[in-house]
Amino acid sequence: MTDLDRLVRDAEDAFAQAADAAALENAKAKFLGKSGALTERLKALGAADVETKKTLGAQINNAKQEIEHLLAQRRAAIADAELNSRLSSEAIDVSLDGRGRGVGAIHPVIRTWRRVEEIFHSIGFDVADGPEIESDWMNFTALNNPENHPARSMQDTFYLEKKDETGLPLLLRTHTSPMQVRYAKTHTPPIKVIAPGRTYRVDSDATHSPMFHQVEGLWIAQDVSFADLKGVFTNFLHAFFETDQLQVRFRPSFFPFTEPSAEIDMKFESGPLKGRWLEIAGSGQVHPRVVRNFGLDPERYIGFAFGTGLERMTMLRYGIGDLRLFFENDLRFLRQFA
Ligand code: 2U9
Repeated sequence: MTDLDRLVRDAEDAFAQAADAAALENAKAKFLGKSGALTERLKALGAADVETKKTLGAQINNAKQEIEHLLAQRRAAIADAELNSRLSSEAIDVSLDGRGRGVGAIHPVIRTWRRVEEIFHSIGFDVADGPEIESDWMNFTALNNPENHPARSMQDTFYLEKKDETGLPLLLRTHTSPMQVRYAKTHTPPIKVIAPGRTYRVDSDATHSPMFHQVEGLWIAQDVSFADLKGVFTNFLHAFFETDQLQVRFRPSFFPFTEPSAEIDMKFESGPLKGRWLEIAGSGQVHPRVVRNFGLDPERYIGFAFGTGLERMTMLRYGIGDLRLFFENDLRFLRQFA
């Protein structure tokens, strides 16, 4: 075997050992590159005599062509192998089941919202919806909040730059009560309505969010009493928590818009929250001044109202410990309600 034949075999071996296109280009450089074995031989030819140049030059060129041919073959083989492996790894198995589409789910607080609407609707309550930007009169004055009440301060409420026709700035409602006022002013008794919705306060920690959800109820007629309030709210709690195994108590309290007023507490008699009194809502007989602000005669009409937080109801129903989970949009939390 001549030296050149050996070189061709060496090239063939080196190309065969190159596993991919990059390794093959490295191997090529050893033989055909600027300082590769063949190039070196061609360079050395410069010093040879004419005859040697002719014969050896032709042999070197033959070897070069052979090596180039082997290189082209190996390139094609590697490209083929790479294509085949891509085709098999990207193969689509048309017999596989579909993956289905990502389906959204109802947020737990909105679930509670709907649930509360259903329950009250089933006992004859209408559902009212209204603006989240309110006037000072609707949010405070109509509800018997005194002029200097701290709830009106900049710290407690989000104010807009825009003012209403009385020159007072508009604000984000701090409760859904203004909606009840709007409803009562445009309907004639008996009035039975709930107003669920978003409300706003300047408050943010583990138990307060600047935006939260409330539901309030209002029943105005000529003959409703505190006993009706107790009955309606107790039945609501039984329906909402799907159990009669809970006690309800009314504790005297104060709200500007109700007189007398009561805090509503409940206590589960079974389950994980068993045995602890939990504050669940506020309530009371609608203040005569508020009834007058509806455009009704408080000597003739009487009624009660209650209000509760939808986040709180949701936390108690599902055993959720931190209010912030509702607003972080962590899918690991939200998926549990899908
Ligand atoms: C009108 C008249 C009276 C609704 C009421 C409460 C007591 C109350 C809080 C519970 C938790 C708000 O979400 S919360 O912070 N609500 O304590 N709400 S009586 O009384 C009304 C409503 C509308 C026209």
